[in-house]
Amino acid sequence: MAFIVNTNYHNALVEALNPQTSMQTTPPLSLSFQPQVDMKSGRVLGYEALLRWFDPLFGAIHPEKCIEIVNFYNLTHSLNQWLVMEAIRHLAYIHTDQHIAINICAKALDMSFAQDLFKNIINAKYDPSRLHIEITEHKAPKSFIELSKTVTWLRRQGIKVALDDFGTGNATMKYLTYMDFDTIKIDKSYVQGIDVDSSKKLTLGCLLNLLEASGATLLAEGVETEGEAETLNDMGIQLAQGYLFGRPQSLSHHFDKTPKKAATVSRLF
Ligand code: G
Ligand code: MN
Repeated sequence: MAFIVNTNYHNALVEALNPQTSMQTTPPLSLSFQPQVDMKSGRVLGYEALLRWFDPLFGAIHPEKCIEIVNFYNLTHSLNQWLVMEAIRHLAYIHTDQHIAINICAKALDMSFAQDLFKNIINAKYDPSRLHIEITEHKAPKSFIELSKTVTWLRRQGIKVALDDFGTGNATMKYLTYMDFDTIKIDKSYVQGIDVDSSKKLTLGCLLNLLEASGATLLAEGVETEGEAETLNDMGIQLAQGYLFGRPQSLSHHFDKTPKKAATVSRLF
Protein backbone atom coordinates (compact mmCIF):
# COMPACT_ATOMS: atom_id res chain seq x y z
CA MET A 1 0.00 0.00 0.00
CA ALA A 2 1.57 3.26 -1.11
CA PHE A 3 -0.26 5.49 1.33
CA ILE A 4 -0.41 5.40 5.10
CA VAL A 5 -3.79 4.21 6.32
CA ASN A 6 -5.34 7.08 8.13
CA THR A 7 -8.96 6.90 9.26
CA ASN A 8 -9.18 10.65 8.73
CA TYR A 9 -8.88 10.03 4.99
CA HIS A 10 -11.98 7.88 5.17
CA ASN A 11 -13.96 10.48 7.10
CA ALA A 12 -12.73 13.31 4.89
CA LEU A 13 -13.69 11.42 1.76
CA VAL A 14 -17.15 10.45 3.01
CA GLU A 15 -17.74 14.08 3.94
CA ALA A 16 -16.40 15.30 0.57
CA LEU A 17 -18.74 12.94 -1.31
CA ASN A 18 -21.79 14.35 0.45
CA PRO A 19 -23.80 16.31 -2.17
CA GLN A 20 -24.24 19.19 0.32
CA THR A 21 -20.45 19.52 0.63
CA SER A 22 -20.11 19.69 -3.17
CA MET A 23 -22.23 22.84 -3.19
CA GLN A 24 -19.79 24.76 -0.95
CA THR A 25 -17.83 27.61 -2.55
CA THR A 26 -14.56 25.71 -2.25
CA PRO A 27 -15.48 22.03 -1.93
CA PRO A 28 -12.71 19.52 -1.15
CA LEU A 29 -13.55 17.42 -4.22
CA SER A 30 -13.87 19.26 -7.50
CA LEU A 31 -13.55 18.78 -11.23
CA SER A 32 -10.98 20.34 -13.51
CA PHE A 33 -11.94 20.56 -17.17
CA GLN A 34 -9.56 20.06 -20.10
CA PRO A 35 -10.76 20.92 -23.62
CA GLN A 36 -11.05 18.25 -26.32
CA VAL A 37 -10.67 20.01 -29.66
CA ASP A 38 -11.13 19.50 -33.37
CA MET A 39 -7.75 20.61 -34.69
CA LYS A 40 -9.15 21.36 -38.17
CA SER A 41 -11.88 23.76 -37.11
CA GLY A 42 -10.36 24.80 -33.77
CA ARG A 43 -13.68 24.09 -32.08
CA VAL A 44 -13.82 22.89 -28.50
CA LEU A 45 -16.02 19.80 -28.76
CA GLY A 46 -16.18 19.23 -25.04
CA TYR A 47 -14.16 18.76 -21.87
CA GLU A 48 -12.64 15.86 -19.97
CA ALA A 49 -13.48 16.22 -16.29
CA LEU A 50 -10.51 15.39 -14.06
CA LEU A 51 -10.86 14.80 -10.35
CA ARG A 52 -9.13 17.13 -7.89
CA TRP A 53 -9.06 16.65 -4.12
CA PHE A 54 -7.93 19.41 -1.81
CA ASP A 55 -8.46 18.51 1.82
CA PRO A 56 -8.31 21.27 4.48
CA LEU A 57 -6.22 18.96 6.70
CA PHE A 58 -4.05 17.04 4.19
CA GLY A 59 -3.75 19.64 1.44
CA ALA A 60 -3.75 18.67 -2.25
CA ILE A 61 -3.95 14.91 -2.74
CA HIS A 62 -2.48 13.63 -5.99
CA PRO A 63 -5.17 12.14 -8.29
CA GLU A 64 -3.48 8.72 -8.35
CA LYS A 65 -3.24 8.63 -4.57
CA CYS A 66 -6.83 9.79 -4.40
CA ILE A 67 -7.97 6.81 -6.49
CA GLU A 68 -5.89 4.48 -4.29
CA ILE A 69 -7.58 5.82 -1.16
CA VAL A 70 -11.01 5.56 -2.78
CA ASN A 71 -10.37 1.93 -3.76
CA PHE A 72 -8.93 1.07 -0.37
CA TYR A 73 -12.09 2.23 1.41
CA ASN A 74 -14.40 0.67 -1.21
CA LEU A 75 -15.78 4.08 -2.09
CA THR A 76 -15.40 3.67 -5.88
CA HIS A 77 -19.14 3.39 -6.42
CA SER A 78 -19.88 6.51 -4.36
CA LEU A 79 -17.14 8.42 -6.14
CA ASN A 80 -18.45 7.39 -9.56
CA GLN A 81 -21.97 8.44 -8.60
CA TRP A 82 -20.55 11.77 -7.44
CA LEU A 83 -18.67 12.12 -10.75
CA VAL A 84 -21.84 11.52 -12.78
CA MET A 85 -23.88 14.05 -10.80
CA GLU A 86 -21.13 16.69 -10.96
CA ALA A 87 -20.63 16.16 -14.70
CA ILE A 88 -24.38 16.49 -15.33
CA ARG A 89 -24.53 19.61 -13.14
CA HIS A 90 -21.73 21.23 -15.16
CA LEU A 91 -23.45 20.57 -18.51
CA ALA A 92 -25.54 23.68 -17.77
CA TYR A 93 -22.42 25.85 -17.98
CA ILE A 94 -21.16 24.86 -21.41
CA HIS A 95 -22.59 25.18 -24.91
CA THR A 96 -25.41 22.81 -25.79
CA ASP A 97 -23.33 21.15 -28.51
CA GLN A 98 -20.44 20.40 -26.13
CA HIS A 99 -19.90 17.32 -23.98
CA ILE A 100 -18.33 16.38 -20.66
CA ALA A 101 -16.29 13.17 -20.43
CA ILE A 102 -15.77 11.31 -17.17
CA ASN A 103 -13.28 8.55 -16.36
CA ILE A 104 -14.69 5.26 -15.17
CA CYS A 105 -12.53 2.18 -14.75
CA ALA A 106 -13.59 -0.93 -16.66
CA LYS A 107 -14.14 -2.85 -13.43
CA ALA A 108 -16.78 -0.40 -12.20
CA LEU A 109 -18.71 -0.11 -15.44
CA ASP A 110 -21.54 -2.61 -14.94
CA MET A 111 -25.16 -2.56 -16.12
CA SER A 112 -26.53 -1.23 -12.85
CA PHE A 113 -24.14 1.72 -12.91
CA ALA A 114 -24.92 2.33 -16.61
CA GLN A 115 -28.69 2.29 -16.02
CA ASP A 116 -28.40 4.70 -13.07
CA LEU A 117 -26.26 7.01 -15.15
CA PHE A 118 -28.77 7.00 -18.02
CA LYS A 119 -31.68 7.63 -15.63
CA ASN A 120 -29.85 10.60 -14.14
CA ILE A 121 -29.08 12.24 -17.46
CA ILE A 122 -32.67 11.77 -18.67
CA ASN A 123 -34.05 13.17 -15.40
CA ALA A 124 -31.81 16.20 -15.87
CA LYS A 125 -33.27 16.55 -19.40
CA TYR A 126 -29.98 16.51 -21.29
CA ASP A 127 -29.18 14.79 -24.53
CA PRO A 128 -27.33 11.58 -23.44
CA SER A 129 -24.72 12.17 -26.16
CA ARG A 130 -23.42 15.09 -24.09
CA LEU A 131 -22.06 12.68 -21.50
CA HIS A 132 -19.01 10.67 -22.51
CA ILE A 133 -17.51 7.78 -20.58
CA GLU A 134 -13.78 7.21 -20.88
CA ILE A 135 -12.91 3.65 -19.95
CA THR A 136 -9.50 3.42 -18.40
CA GLU A 137 -7.95 0.17 -19.53
CA HIS A 138 -5.32 -0.22 -16.82
CA LYS A 139 -7.44 -2.54 -14.74
CA ALA A 140 -9.06 -5.38 -16.66
CA PRO A 141 -12.84 -5.72 -16.24
CA LYS A 142 -14.33 -8.65 -14.33
CA SER A 143 -15.64 -9.99 -17.65
CA PHE A 144 -15.04 -8.66 -21.15
CA ILE A 145 -18.37 -10.14 -22.27
CA GLU A 146 -20.30 -8.29 -19.54
CA LEU A 147 -18.39 -5.08 -20.23
CA SER A 148 -19.11 -5.32 -23.94
CA LYS A 149 -22.85 -5.72 -23.20
CA THR A 150 -22.78 -2.61 -20.99
CA VAL A 151 -20.80 -0.59 -23.54
CA THR A 152 -23.18 -1.63 -26.34
CA TRP A 153 -26.20 -0.73 -24.19
CA LEU A 154 -24.76 2.68 -23.27
CA ARG A 155 -23.99 3.48 -26.90
CA ARG A 156 -27.51 2.46 -27.91
CA GLN A 157 -28.86 4.98 -25.41
CA GLY A 158 -26.74 7.64 -27.09
CA ILE A 159 -24.01 7.89 -24.45
CA LYS A 160 -20.60 8.05 -26.10
CA VAL A 161 -17.94 5.64 -24.93
CA ALA A 162 -14.19 6.14 -25.37
CA LEU A 163 -11.28 3.78 -24.74
CA ASP A 164 -8.75 5.81 -22.75
CA ASP A 165 -4.93 5.71 -22.75
CA PHE A 166 -4.90 3.36 -25.73
CA GLY A 167 -1.72 1.33 -25.99
CA THR A 168 -0.73 1.38 -22.33
CA GLY A 169 -2.77 -1.43 -20.78
CA ASN A 170 -1.98 -5.09 -20.97
CA ALA A 171 -5.32 -5.95 -22.56
CA THR A 172 -5.42 -3.29 -25.28
CA MET A 173 -6.24 -5.70 -28.11
CA LYS A 174 -8.78 -7.61 -26.07
CA TYR A 175 -10.93 -4.49 -25.69
CA LEU A 176 -10.96 -4.02 -29.45
CA THR A 177 -11.93 -7.61 -30.17
CA TYR A 178 -14.82 -7.58 -27.70
CA MET A 179 -16.45 -4.20 -28.30
CA ASP A 180 -16.76 -1.05 -30.40
CA PHE A 181 -16.04 2.44 -29.16
CA ASP A 182 -17.06 5.90 -30.36
CA THR A 183 -13.59 7.24 -29.65
CA ILE A 184 -10.15 5.79 -29.03
CA LYS A 185 -7.79 8.05 -27.13
CA ILE A 186 -4.18 7.46 -28.15
CA ASP A 187 -1.99 7.65 -25.07
CA LYS A 188 0.36 10.61 -24.76
CA SER A 189 3.41 8.36 -24.76
CA TYR A 190 2.83 7.75 -28.51
CA VAL A 191 2.17 11.42 -29.18
CA GLN A 192 4.87 13.38 -27.38
CA GLY A 193 7.79 14.17 -29.66
CA ILE A 194 6.09 12.54 -32.66
CA ASP A 195 7.33 15.39 -34.89
CA VAL A 196 11.00 14.80 -34.05
CA ASP A 197 11.14 11.07 -33.31
CA SER A 198 10.91 8.99 -36.48
CA SER A 199 10.57 5.65 -34.69
CA LYS A 200 7.64 7.02 -32.69
CA LYS A 201 6.05 8.17 -35.91
CA LEU A 202 6.49 4.71 -37.36
CA THR A 203 4.92 3.12 -34.27
CA LEU A 204 1.95 5.47 -34.36
CA GLY A 205 1.56 4.81 -38.09
CA CYS A 206 1.27 1.07 -37.38
CA LEU A 207 -1.23 1.71 -34.60
CA LEU A 208 -3.33 3.84 -36.93
CA ASN A 209 -3.41 1.09 -39.57
CA LEU A 210 -4.60 -1.26 -36.89
CA LEU A 211 -7.24 1.13 -35.58
CA GLU A 212 -8.62 2.07 -38.98
CA ALA A 213 -10.91 -0.95 -39.03
CA SER A 214 -12.33 -0.13 -35.59
CA GLY A 215 -14.46 2.67 -37.04
CA ALA A 216 -13.80 4.78 -33.95
CA THR A 217 -12.82 8.44 -34.03
CA LEU A 218 -9.24 8.89 -32.84
CA LEU A 219 -8.17 11.50 -30.31
CA ALA A 220 -4.53 12.23 -29.51
CA GLU A 221 -3.76 12.87 -25.84
CA GLY A 222 -1.03 15.08 -24.39
CA VAL A 223 -0.45 17.32 -27.41
CA GLU A 224 1.92 20.03 -26.20
CA THR A 225 3.49 21.58 -29.30
CA GLU A 226 2.48 22.96 -32.71
CA GLY A 227 4.90 20.47 -34.30
CA GLU A 228 3.13 17.50 -32.71
CA ALA A 229 -0.27 18.89 -33.75
CA GLU A 230 0.87 19.35 -37.36
CA THR A 231 2.32 15.84 -37.60
CA LEU A 232 -0.84 14.33 -36.12
CA ASN A 233 -2.92 16.28 -38.63
CA ASP A 234 -0.75 14.97 -41.47
CA MET A 235 -1.28 11.45 -40.15
CA GLY A 236 -5.05 11.92 -40.25
CA ILE A 237 -5.82 12.48 -36.56
CA GLN A 238 -8.27 15.32 -36.20
CA LEU A 239 -9.16 15.38 -32.50
CA ALA A 240 -6.77 16.27 -29.71
CA GLN A 241 -6.35 17.18 -26.08
CA GLY A 242 -3.30 18.60 -24.36
CA TYR A 243 -1.56 21.63 -22.91
CA LEU A 244 -1.29 23.21 -26.39
CA PHE A 245 -5.06 23.64 -26.43
CA GLY A 246 -5.73 24.06 -22.73
CA ARG A 247 -4.76 22.80 -19.30
CA PRO A 248 -7.25 21.26 -16.91
CA GLN A 249 -8.95 24.28 -15.31
CA SER A 250 -12.25 25.33 -13.83
CA LEU A 251 -14.99 25.86 -16.41
CA SER A 252 -15.17 29.54 -15.53
CA HIS A 253 -11.51 29.84 -16.55
CA HIS A 254 -12.28 28.42 -20.02
CA PHE A 255 -15.18 30.82 -20.36
CA ASP A 256 -13.26 34.00 -19.48
CA LYS A 257 -14.45 33.88 -15.89
CA THR A 258 -18.12 34.08 -16.84
CA PRO A 259 -19.67 30.63 -17.17
CA LYS A 260 -22.18 30.43 -20.00
CA LYS A 261 -25.55 29.22 -18.89
CA ALA A 262 -27.09 27.13 -21.65
CA ALA A 263 -29.93 29.14 -23.15
CA THR A 264 -32.15 26.14 -23.63
CA VAL A 265 -32.21 22.54 -22.53
CA SER A 266 -30.62 20.64 -25.38
CA ARG A 267 -33.19 17.93 -25.93
CA LEU A 268 -36.22 16.55 -24.21
CA PHE A 269 -37.41 13.00 -24.57
O1 G B 1 -5.40 9.62 -19.66
P1 G B 1 -6.29 10.76 -19.36
O2 G B 1 -7.08 11.21 -20.54
O3 G B 1 -7.19 10.55 -18.15
O4 G B 1 -5.25 11.93 -19.08
C1 G B 1 -5.45 12.98 -18.25
C2 G B 1 -4.14 13.31 -17.54
O5 G B 1 -3.15 13.78 -18.46
C3 G B 1 -4.32 14.41 -16.52
O6 G B 1 -3.63 14.07 -15.36
C4 G B 1 -3.75 15.63 -17.19
O7 G B 1 -3.28 16.58 -16.26
C5 G B 1 -2.64 15.03 -18.05
N1 G B 1 -2.39 15.84 -19.24
C6 G B 1 -3.31 16.44 -20.00
N2 G B 1 -2.74 17.08 -21.05
C7 G B 1 -1.42 16.88 -20.94
C8 G B 1 -0.29 17.31 -21.73
O8 G B 1 -0.40 17.99 -22.74
N3 G B 1 0.92 16.87 -21.29
C9 G B 1 1.09 16.09 -20.20
N4 G B 1 2.32 15.74 -19.85
N5 G B 1 0.06 15.69 -19.42
C10 G B 1 -1.18 16.07 -19.79
MN1 MN C 1 -9.32 10.08 -19.53
